[in-house]
Amino acid sequence: MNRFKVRGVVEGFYGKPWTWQERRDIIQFMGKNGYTLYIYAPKADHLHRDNWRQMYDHSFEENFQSLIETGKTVSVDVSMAISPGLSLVHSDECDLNILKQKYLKFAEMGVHTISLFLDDIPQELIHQRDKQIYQSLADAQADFANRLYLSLANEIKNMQFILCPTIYHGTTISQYHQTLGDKLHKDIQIMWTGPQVCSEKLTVENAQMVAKAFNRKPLFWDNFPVNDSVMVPELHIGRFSGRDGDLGTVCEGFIVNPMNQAYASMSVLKNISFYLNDPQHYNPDEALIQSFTQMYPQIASEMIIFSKACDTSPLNPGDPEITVHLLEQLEHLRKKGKLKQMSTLLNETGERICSAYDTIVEKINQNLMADIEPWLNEFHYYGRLMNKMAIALEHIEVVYRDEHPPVETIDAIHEANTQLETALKKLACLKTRIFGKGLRDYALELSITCKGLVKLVDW
Ligand code: LTM
Repeated sequence: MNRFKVRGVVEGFYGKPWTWQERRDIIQFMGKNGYTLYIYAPKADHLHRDNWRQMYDHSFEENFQSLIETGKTVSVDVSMAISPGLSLVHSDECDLNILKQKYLKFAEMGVHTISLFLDDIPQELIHQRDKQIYQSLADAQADFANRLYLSLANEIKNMQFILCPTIYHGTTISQYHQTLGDKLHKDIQIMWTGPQVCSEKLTVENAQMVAKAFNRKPLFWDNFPVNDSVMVPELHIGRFSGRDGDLGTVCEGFIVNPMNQAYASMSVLKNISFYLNDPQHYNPDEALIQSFTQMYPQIASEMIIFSKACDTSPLNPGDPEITVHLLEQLEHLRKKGKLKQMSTLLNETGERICSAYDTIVEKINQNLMADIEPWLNEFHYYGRLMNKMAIALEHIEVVYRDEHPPVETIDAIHEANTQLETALKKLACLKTRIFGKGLRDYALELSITCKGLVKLVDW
């Protein structure tokens, strides 16, 4: 089976953190789907990162305790991550002690997996004191992490210690990786996101390459379905693919970084759980269908069409398959001069999308709706856009057939184009991006054709 030993979720994204209720729901969901570890690490929590020296207050601790308790009921280990690298003085005992006390507070609550995150910080030493003592950033980080590890290990039973390094991805290894691998305590696990930050593929070769430098198997941090940074307009609920079937044998485990939208992330976590539980037999297309069928049996086929429109991601760069396929069919018909069939195809596809939209809106729960509404609206607009494109093509077809088309046809093309432009303007104002860009371009071309035809006969 080759199942992954550790199967986790890291709340490690930029942007709006999850609410406590969302976290509890996610942890419950994780437990039911075979996940074993949740790591708290939202970048926007100032006490996690910018202001890491400050202790959390009582209300935070109470809420965190509720995560631990939820985790216990479903066998999910809850880990606390702190990300001090923006201002940490590695050689300073005082900084070490502050961090130690901060972790110990969580250890008292029941945390025994400690995560030290050093990602997205300067790649060189910033403090004069550290520069005088250490040869490099890797030297400093290894020394600091080892001291922290050893002092916490005295106090926390069965402690696990996870480190996210500063250079956490790549296709080659550097001195940074070698030094960290050589000097870091052998029981500290090191995270790795693969060849890229958001890796299209995670391979055995890449894992083996870094394992050699790290002197240990990496713990994968997979940046999918996360949609922060330049990916904010995308909703990553599409296919999960490009992860080797044997990856489980060359890593310590696999941690997923989800989207800011907790409930929308669940179908993806379900999908990824099929991979984590049996990576060798994982099939991305079947898993997508299975995950929606199990999660939303009443609206599975509609959610699947919607997810296909949302299939652009670092794993599937470029336009989604649904767009590519539609454009190919349209091009094929256009070459044969079959404008009527083009119109029919667009109309039927638009109808299918609008009807899927209606069903989804009617049947999904409020939590999911709140997460996906902006993308769902765009989905609907696209359905309508396709209908407008169909109408335009219907009238264009008359002009192509008839050298002297009736004036009503020209008026109809003009009207169809006005409608098309309105639909395009609506799409241009959205903050979301689904269906890629091919369809929008196609509609824009069609609009220009309409205007050209009107001008040609209306002079
Ligand atoms: O990936 C890592 C280790 N760190 C950050 C994440 O916090 C962020 O969510 C992802 C995706 O943008 N990229 C990162 O570099």
